[in-house]
Amino acid sequence: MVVAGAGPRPLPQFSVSREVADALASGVPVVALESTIISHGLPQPRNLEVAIELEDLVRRGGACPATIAVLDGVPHVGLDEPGLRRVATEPGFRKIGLRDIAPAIASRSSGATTVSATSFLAHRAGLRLFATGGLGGVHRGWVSSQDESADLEVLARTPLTVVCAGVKSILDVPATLQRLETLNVTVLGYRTSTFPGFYLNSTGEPLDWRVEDPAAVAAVVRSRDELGAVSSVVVANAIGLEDQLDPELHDAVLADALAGAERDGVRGQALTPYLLDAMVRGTAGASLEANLAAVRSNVALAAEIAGEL
Ligand code: PSU
Ligand code: MN
Repeated sequence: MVVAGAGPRPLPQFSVSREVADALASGVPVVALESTIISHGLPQPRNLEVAIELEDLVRRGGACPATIAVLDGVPHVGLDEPGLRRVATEPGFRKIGLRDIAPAIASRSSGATTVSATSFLAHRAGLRLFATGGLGGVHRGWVSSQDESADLEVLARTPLTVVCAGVKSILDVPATLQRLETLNVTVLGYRTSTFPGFYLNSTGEPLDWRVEDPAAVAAVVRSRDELGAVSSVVVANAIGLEDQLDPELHDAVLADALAGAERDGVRGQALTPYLLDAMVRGTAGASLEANLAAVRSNVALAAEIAGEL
């Protein structure tokens, strides 16, 4: 179904799935899910299973899932099974950040949306919640590459609630936390006083704010909205200690992955997928299981928060 966007101004050729449109009309909370993790962050064929599983997790939590992607030049908010299958399996599927949405529409291209593009489209469609694995951020070696994910700047001006397991540990985590502060993005530790480490339970970096339950998150979000502040509230939900990657293995494999990226001259959009893939191979799949455990937990928590909003 192709309908006008429900956001502040109608988007041309903006498709909201029947399930999402019905949920919005009847007041059922909707949780946005990104598609880059499916197309560029997880290996086939597991990625399609995960895409379907994450949507079901949202439904079981009493909310409606909206996986977001651009198909043949049309931004989709909510995908049906054939759409999810395209994201998971279509060769040459692009990685689309916010700046790529317009050229993708104009050239009728297809691609998966990152946190930046997903946040933008979710907000335009009137959604308020978004769950993902780990946010993008400041890459190590920023001094020479200036590589900071566009995710951060979009979070700074998009009033969503974003549930994640921190930022990907392949990044410079302290620098990313500093940038989140500079950009006025609220970060809440969910039952933790330290910033989670994506594959790891904790980075050891202290957080200023801690909340204990979904109602406390919702209270912060309401205050943000009443204030008229426009930045996202990031809910940092740590992977359980029982599910985390072995920290020593993590550090050793990450050092190899970073050295490999340097040696192979990997830069720009390709860097994050390269590093995540090197982690999966270097840990014989253990990082994949940790990544999935983190995403599942974030999606389930987002559905709980949805019920409180
Ligand atoms: N979280 C995951 N796996 C991923 C990503 C996040 O568990 O693959 C993706 C997100 O889409 C995020 C992107 O926006 O990686 C960041 O890429 P970059 O560093 O190029 O901005
Ligand atoms: Mn980048």
